[in-house]
Amino acid sequence: MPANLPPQYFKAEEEYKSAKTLPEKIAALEAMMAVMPHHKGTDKLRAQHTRHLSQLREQLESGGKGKRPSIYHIEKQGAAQTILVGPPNAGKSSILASLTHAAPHIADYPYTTAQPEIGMMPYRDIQIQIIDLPPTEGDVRKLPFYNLLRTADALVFVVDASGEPDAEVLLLVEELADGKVFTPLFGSGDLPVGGVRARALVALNKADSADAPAAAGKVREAVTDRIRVVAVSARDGTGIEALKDEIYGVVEIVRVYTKVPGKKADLGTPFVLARGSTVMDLAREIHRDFAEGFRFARIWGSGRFDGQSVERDHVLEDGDIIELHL
Ligand SMILES: Nc1nc2c(ncn2[C@@H]2O[C@H](COP(=O)(O)OP(=O)(O)O)[C@@H](O)[C@H]2O)c(=O)[nH]1
Ligand SMILES: [Mg+2]
Repeated sequence: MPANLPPQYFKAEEEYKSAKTLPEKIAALEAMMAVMPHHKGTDKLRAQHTRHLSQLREQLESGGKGKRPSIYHIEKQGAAQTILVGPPNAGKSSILASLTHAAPHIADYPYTTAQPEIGMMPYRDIQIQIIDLPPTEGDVRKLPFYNLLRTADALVFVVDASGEPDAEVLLLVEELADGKVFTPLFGSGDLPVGGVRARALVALNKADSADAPAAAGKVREAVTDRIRVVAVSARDGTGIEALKDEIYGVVEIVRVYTKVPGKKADLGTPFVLARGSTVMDLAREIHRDFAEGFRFARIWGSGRFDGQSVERDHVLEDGDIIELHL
């Protein structure tokens, strides 16, 4: 037992031992940690408690009966799911409102968004889901929060050009790495155990402010050429269309249309596939029978001549029209 633990610690520990429910246990453990002095002698105990606390919270989130599911369990909708991540007041809600038809809460004081706000961004003939998260501070940095970031198709870092956006971006990158979410700044080497890669983009907001041009230079320098940076103003609309293009680019999807032999192509709703998908992936997506009975496909687009026949491993490009022959 480390030295210098105050009496309040032991009192909270007693409460922990007699706690019957998860919330009681969590509260008591938090109280224990709150009164622990910070020094070398308590490092190990603190680490243990931190781990234990996150397990308890995980249990609580993941379905103790009758408990609310986490606000961070958000079902993917549309062609891709992207998350706005950034410090309070950077303009996430304003950007969400500019990109989608959502009407989030916007205010010039921090912490206005207590719940994730979700909108759908219409882009060409598809929709991309955009999520504005509550501020990433304190106890929201728990498992379901990171899980959402891990499974998203891309993260959009929203930072304020009139503040210190370069430092903010690097801080966010670090925070995410703590949750084992690695942005392209991490490089292409092996990931630590349990780590996932995340696609990312920087939206440098408040481009209407006087410091914006200088800020853009600093941010680009900070992220080298590994993350794309787009200057936007949710206030006057600058860069919003460019941001839509960048979001579409960063999620790495292709839209593919299908055609029945002898008929016109169905240019209504495209099939959406990951970039790099093949003709066979499309066939599988449509129906098992299409995959099993596949003989060849004809393609329109891809810089091929119209109607050229291609094999199953032909890689699809955005806008291709495919006629499957079984
Ligand atoms: N000058 C300027 N102010 C903005 C811009 N976008 C948002 N704001 C303001 O910044 C404040 C915070 O915006 P909000 O969208 O609530 O930020 P959030 O906390 O990141 O969701 C509000 O007062 C907005 O009006 C912008 O592009 N330019
Ligand atoms: Mg907000």
